Amino acid sequence: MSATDITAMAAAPDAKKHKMSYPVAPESEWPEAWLMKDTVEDQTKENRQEPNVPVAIADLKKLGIAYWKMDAESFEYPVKAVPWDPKDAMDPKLKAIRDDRRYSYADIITVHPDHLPEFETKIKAFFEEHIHDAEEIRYIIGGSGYFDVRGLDEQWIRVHVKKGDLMTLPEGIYHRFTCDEKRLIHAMRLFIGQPIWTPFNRPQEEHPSRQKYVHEFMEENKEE
Ligand code: KMT
Ligand code: NI
Repeated sequence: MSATDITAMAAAPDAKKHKMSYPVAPESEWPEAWLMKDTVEDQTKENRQEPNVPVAIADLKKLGIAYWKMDAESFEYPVKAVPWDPKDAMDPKLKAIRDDRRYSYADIITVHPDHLPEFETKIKAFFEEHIHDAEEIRYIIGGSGYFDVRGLDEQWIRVHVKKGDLMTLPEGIYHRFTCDEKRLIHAMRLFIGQPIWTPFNRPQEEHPSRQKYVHEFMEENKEE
């Protein structure tokens, strides 16, 4: 063990006391994001503008999105566990992030035509633009999919998440989800306290979570 490791370990209890958050991934590790074209015929396709308009990671951060790159290869997760009880096969980085951010609840689901009853209906529902009154936290442990979020100018930004991606969307952000063309995503859903997944479909301008989001992330950014 190097001297640096020992110093880092010694510093850890102090870091905890000061509620230092686990650092998000460097921008080079974040998922790809792009602006969507105006008309979506098939939600599972990339739906890029032509030519492609990439969205900078800095812009995702401005919307309140956070991201951690995880090692999903070295740990095994069940196809479905509601809730999921982490026994001894436990990813220490996942544990650290959960402790740090108080993600006390976790479950594991698989969205695929063979695993989710009424798959087509469900993915259409996920794709309705909505907010939640809490952070949306998803750790992708297999497969892939798209989270679409509204940018500051109302444009749809498509984020392609895949195995190993842990992404959080802030409370009150307008968003939607869809499987991609592979129609398979294996995900851990995390939550602070007792989970409430209720989507509040747009418009929700009077909803306290929306107002909080607008105040925290939109008013300031617009002033720049
Ligand atoms: C969501 O938020 O739409 C879902 O939970 C869908 C499956 S998890 C990627
Ligand atoms: Ni949602």
